[in-house]
Amino acid sequence: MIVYGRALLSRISVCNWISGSFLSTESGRTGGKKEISNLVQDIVGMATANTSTNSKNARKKEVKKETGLCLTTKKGESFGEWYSEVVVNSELIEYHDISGCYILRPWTMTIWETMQTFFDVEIKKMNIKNAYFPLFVSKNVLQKEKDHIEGFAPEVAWVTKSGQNDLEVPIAIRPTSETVMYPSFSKWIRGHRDLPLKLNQWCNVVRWEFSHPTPFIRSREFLWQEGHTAFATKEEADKEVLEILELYRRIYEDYLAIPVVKGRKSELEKFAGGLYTTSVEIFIPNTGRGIQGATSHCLGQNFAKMFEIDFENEKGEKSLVWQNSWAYSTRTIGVMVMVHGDDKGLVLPPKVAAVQIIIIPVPYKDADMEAIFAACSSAVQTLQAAGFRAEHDFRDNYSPGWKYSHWEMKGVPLRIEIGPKDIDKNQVRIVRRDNGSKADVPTTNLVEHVRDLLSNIHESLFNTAKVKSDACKKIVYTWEDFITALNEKKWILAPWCDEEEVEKDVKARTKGELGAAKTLCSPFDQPSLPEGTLCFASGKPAKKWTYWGRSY
Ligand code: 87F
Repeated sequence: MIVYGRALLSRISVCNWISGSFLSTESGRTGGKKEISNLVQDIVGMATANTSTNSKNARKKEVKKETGLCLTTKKGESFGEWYSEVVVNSELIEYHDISGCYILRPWTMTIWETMQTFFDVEIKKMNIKNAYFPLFVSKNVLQKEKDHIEGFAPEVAWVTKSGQNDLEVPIAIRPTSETVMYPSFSKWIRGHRDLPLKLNQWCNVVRWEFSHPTPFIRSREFLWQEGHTAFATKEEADKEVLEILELYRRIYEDYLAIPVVKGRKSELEKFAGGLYTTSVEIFIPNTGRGIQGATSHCLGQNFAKMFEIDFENEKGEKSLVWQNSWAYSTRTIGVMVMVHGDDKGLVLPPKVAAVQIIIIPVPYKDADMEAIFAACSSAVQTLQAAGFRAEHDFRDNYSPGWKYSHWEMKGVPLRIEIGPKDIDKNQVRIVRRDNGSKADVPTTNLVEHVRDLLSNIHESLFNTAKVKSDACKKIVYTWEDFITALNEKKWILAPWCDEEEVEKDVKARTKGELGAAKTLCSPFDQPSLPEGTLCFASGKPAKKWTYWGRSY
């Protein structure tokens, strides 16, 4: 029988984190049980074995392979490696044998489905309907809108064979569905009564990226929703662009606890086929890069012209429709990992966590195990009945310490520990994932406590992220200050003349190993711009405040 005390357990947890190994030795994984003295010996033995290995990398590899528990890199030290480890060790993804493609495990899909449910309900309130269009695009149609496809052509993947035979005409795999959907729009829209036409589809798309693939952030296949709508007037289209952008803000802020900046993209950064692009932007302090969280475009009448999407208005005249398109993708999940994750792994905002509360029995010598298991089951039942996603971990082949690390790695917001003392005192111990704080809570108030804690965790995650991201914002007026701020990995708010040539020039002048600076967005929330304020880059009169920085 494994016998632990609470103090020892926390020590084991720490040791486990340092050596990353002892609890997942063969016996640990296969159900063999060890006395505590043996375990401590294992820790010491492992540490000795580790120090005797000269190569740091070899050690890292060994630890990673053996345990899958602790992280070998720290977020603040090697962000890229840290990220790659977290997404795998927390069981969000698994690697696939095709570069840039990842297996999305249930831990990911639950998060995705939660956001999907929210968004799907909201767009249905807006009378937007779901549809599904084919994965394949014919060559002719894909190339119909030249401006649209031009810059993207190298990323399009093609099917060229069936079995051993070459296809007569290669078929593209959708990188986005404008060209798949709009021929049907043209067919379905005849008169003003057919408008608005508002469709959404949940699907995968393929973009054969060549730059460094990163799970969720830059992958060759990803999941998204793409909305495509057509209206009789520009006013209706304009209104919808902002309504959808507000839903994207809510996904990030209310579900993922990530603060965003809403704004408009520059002419250079907008979707080339459209009229204007709005986005929600997030800043990743560790890398000093902005990331586009989701986009909502007004396409104007460009695609309508190309695909002949017109209608007869009330006066009997032919008119082109006004179109929008908008999307958010599984990138949201990567942003969440980057913003909230820490040196123990993932930190899940409670709203999207598949498991919000994990309940772990803590066996002691001579404890009444039946009573402990019963108390755990009862806590699960009470919490589930109150609408929480609670589970217990009764696996008998892992120690409590191992389970603590495991669920911390997976980012579960709250852990409840129940041992014999808790039974005696009719209480449970609750531990927060975000800040590690512990509290003993009477069983009678469990539901209220958990409710408060979860909402507090959300708020606290959001506020922490906001403080960090705000600390990276810098207002500059001159080129010199701009360069200083860029080197300090800031997102830079600067008065700008809004000229494309000037943005190109800034890009050229900041080109380097880390990538050039570009505009992220012009925030809707504009500080005042006194008459006579000059553009930081060109010295011409400034027209607006714009965020600049390096980006993903
Ligand atoms: C890659 C290959 C081919 C992005 C591409 O943002 C085409 C494209 O059109 C392409 N990568 N885009 C832009 C997508 C624009 C737009 N599509 C509908 C959205 C929202 C959803």
